[in-house]
Amino acid sequence: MLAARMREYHKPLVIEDIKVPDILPDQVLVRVGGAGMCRSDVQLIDGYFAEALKTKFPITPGHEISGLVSAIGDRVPESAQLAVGDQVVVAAGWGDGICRQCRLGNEQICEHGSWPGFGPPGGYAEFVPVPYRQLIRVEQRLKWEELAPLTDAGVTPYRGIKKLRAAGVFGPDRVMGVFGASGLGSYAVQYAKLLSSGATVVVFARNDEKLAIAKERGADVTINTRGKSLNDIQGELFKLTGHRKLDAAIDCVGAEETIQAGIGLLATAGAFVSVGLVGTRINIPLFPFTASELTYHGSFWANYADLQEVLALAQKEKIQHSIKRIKFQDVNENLELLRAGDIIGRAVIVFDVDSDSPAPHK
Ligand code: FEH
Ligand code: ZN
Repeated sequence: MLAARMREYHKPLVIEDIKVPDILPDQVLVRVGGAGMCRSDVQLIDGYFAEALKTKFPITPGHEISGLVSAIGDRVPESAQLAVGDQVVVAAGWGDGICRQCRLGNEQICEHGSWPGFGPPGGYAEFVPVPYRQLIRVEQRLKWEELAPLTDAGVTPYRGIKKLRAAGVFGPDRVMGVFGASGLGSYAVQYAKLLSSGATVVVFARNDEKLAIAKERGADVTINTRGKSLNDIQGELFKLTGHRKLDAAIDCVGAEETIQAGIGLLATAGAFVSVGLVGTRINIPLFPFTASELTYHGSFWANYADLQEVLALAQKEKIQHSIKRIKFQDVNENLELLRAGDIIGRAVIVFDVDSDSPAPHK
């Protein structure tokens, strides 16, 4: 099979013809239909996770995976209800199953866990072995390129916005900010509209084309922040909404400047959630943060149940997708575009797999 693999840091992926992986008794072999390309893949190549992951080369990246069940291990129970030819997605947090967070269902934050594409082989390949417990069957089949991103870009902001909802900062007289309008942001704006109980949703980004898509996805107001000071942005917010502050905000970028702006715009007792990870540290002034009783949430990826909810929304056609389809051979040039921030929406490698045919592996 073909796989695009990392052999060293800071180098393009190498497209190789390798053996289709064997599966363990509790695994399923998934024939990859779609593999979403995430900014974290670029960070992986750039060594951002080198210290934390201590992964050995070669690494096959790709943690947003949709595909077909191609072979099933001997110990996969019938109760898993998986059959060759089923359309599936891969839930990405693979925990040890026994720690407190795993027992709570939050396998993506298991201290002993792993993520496909960051150690275990990921979806930048024609086949990938997956523990059966991490698969979710898709009843109403969707396009590969719409399905794969739901496992990260489409679900990560969903979990983050649920945290804001639980913080009690939503309502029709409230203002909700979304920072970033790319991969995660183009989904975040939709969840902001769905979950914020009528709050005014404002999207902040630096690219007019991305902001125009955010508007189509339901943003009430968009603000281009390029080259503007916090004061300028606040003035524009006031002009467009009649409010100077945000009650809630989600940062889908993770850059110092979006976090500073988001926290700087928060109203007293406002809540902020970080899901983006472009930068390396958070630097926020302490006194206004404490004295205004602001709340900061970290929110990492999503758990199995979050993904089930997002899949239910997608199958009810309640999610709009902004996708760039990529050919497998073009993976490296699109990683470069991703690095430069030049991808509109989510880039997804689409393999030549008919989503309606069983296509078992022989
Ligand atoms: C995955 C692994 C490590 C860091 C960040 C990620 C994200 O893409 C998940 O949202
Ligand atoms: Zn990701």
